[in-house]
Amino acid sequence: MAMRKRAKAKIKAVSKKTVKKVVKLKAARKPVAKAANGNGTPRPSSKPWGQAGLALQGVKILDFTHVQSGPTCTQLLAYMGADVIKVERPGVGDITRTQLRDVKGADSLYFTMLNGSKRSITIDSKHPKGKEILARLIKHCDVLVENFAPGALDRMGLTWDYIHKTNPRMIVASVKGFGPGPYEDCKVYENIAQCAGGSASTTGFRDGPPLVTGAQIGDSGTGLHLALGIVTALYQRVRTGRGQKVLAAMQDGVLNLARVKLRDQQRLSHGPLTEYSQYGEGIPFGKATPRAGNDSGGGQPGWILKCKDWETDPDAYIYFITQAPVWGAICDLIGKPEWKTDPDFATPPARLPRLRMIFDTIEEWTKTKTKFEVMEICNGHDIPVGPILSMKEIAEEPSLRTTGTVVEVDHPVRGKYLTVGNPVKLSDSPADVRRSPLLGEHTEEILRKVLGYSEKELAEIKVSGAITAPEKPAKAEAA
Ligand code: CAO
Repeated sequence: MAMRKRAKAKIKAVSKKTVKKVVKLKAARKPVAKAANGNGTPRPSSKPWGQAGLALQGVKILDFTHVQSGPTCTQLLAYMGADVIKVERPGVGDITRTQLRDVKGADSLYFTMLNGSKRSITIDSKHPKGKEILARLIKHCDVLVENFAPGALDRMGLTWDYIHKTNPRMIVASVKGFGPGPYEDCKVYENIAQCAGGSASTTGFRDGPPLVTGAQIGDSGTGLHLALGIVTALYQRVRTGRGQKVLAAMQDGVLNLARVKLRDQQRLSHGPLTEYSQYGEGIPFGKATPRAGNDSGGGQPGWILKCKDWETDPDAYIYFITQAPVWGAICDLIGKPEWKTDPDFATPPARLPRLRMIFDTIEEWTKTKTKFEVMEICNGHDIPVGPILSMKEIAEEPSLRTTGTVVEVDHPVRGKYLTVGNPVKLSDSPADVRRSPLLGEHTEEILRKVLGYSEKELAEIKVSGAITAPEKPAKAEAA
């Protein structure tokens, strides 16, 4: 009986080998079919759009991020289909879970809106057993993403040398406040980056202090930059077979977004910035790019104008651009047809010294209409305008729900909440927007199914203290 079984197994093994050989031979005979485009890429899929798997399917991310900059990056990668495993400190987790809490006992919106579509595992990265689990995760994953304070990852023992030796294919992606230089060891938050990246000095009104913007260009902006670096490194790895370090410094990210102001800095040495209202008002320029209020940053002058009900509604405003090609239409609309031929108004250079007066005149017209009426009328004439939308209006805007830019998800503790879906739309990879995980929700699942720990090993890990909260966790809520 046993002999027959062994013989059967042998036959099976031999026939398996033969099949493999045949497959190999067939493949060798048909190289063109495999690389139809001549560059090694597969033939175009015949599956319906959106059903050929998500763009980053199969990419495994070891997510060591916290607060905002790093989590925005990994959330985007998760929306695009990557398996994002977020490592959090047992019992504590990402500090934002408890920051700015609106519902007692529930993860804050700060956390839930930045950590959707991820899995959460709790590991004490300084515990010997925790280190062992991390080593397995490093071997398993493609990318490690982190935004700790400078040096923190090394202090955990996760140096580049160690990671690269453990998994030469791993990409190690970091957000830091500053790149190499005098400030590289500094901790940085959003507004510090906005200030150091040249945004604050160029935002606000000339006669007021520097201003930070509501858009989180330091955090979420840098997260976006890092995501681009990661997918690019993944693409390069296809050729080189090895990982690399990817660094997105927040100062650099903000400067990249504020580059038009560095453009203006250089233009200053060749004369005044004629599109700034300051020029028309006869106020001399200093040595650095000034704050330009609501002036347009491009070559077509614009300003924010009051609309109907501005006295009671703080958002009853519209951004109005006096784009040159539609100047005639603007003149007709606001009841100034004579400006079309008047040499003081007919050409863009003639208008530059009079922008203040021109916008005041247009405002007399916009004040008689709601911002949506102005939008509708102007769009009918191809005049570029944009209503100042409140967050309430954005939250309730049906078209943003339809496109998946604003998504409602359900959370087991807090219930339904709104989050921002993927702002980048891929026609063959619909965004995968799911709720954020509870702290450690997937710890056992990942240990068992991803890392292959046996039940016995799991039991040992559980009592080791590597994945569980310390006996008496601190009760104080973060500010
Ligand atoms: N297990 C054990 N320890 C852990 C852990 C885990 N799973 N996860 C984190 N820690 C530890 C770190 O090892 C570090 O310990 P040491 O300093 O003793 O080595 C500690 O937690 C805190 O890390 P941190 O210094 O990064 O956190 P912080 O709150 O003091 O600083 C921040 C926060 C954002 C200022 C800092 O991380 C930073 O500058 N990051 C880079 C720039 C950045 O991303 N800023 C954007 C923040 S959003 O506005």
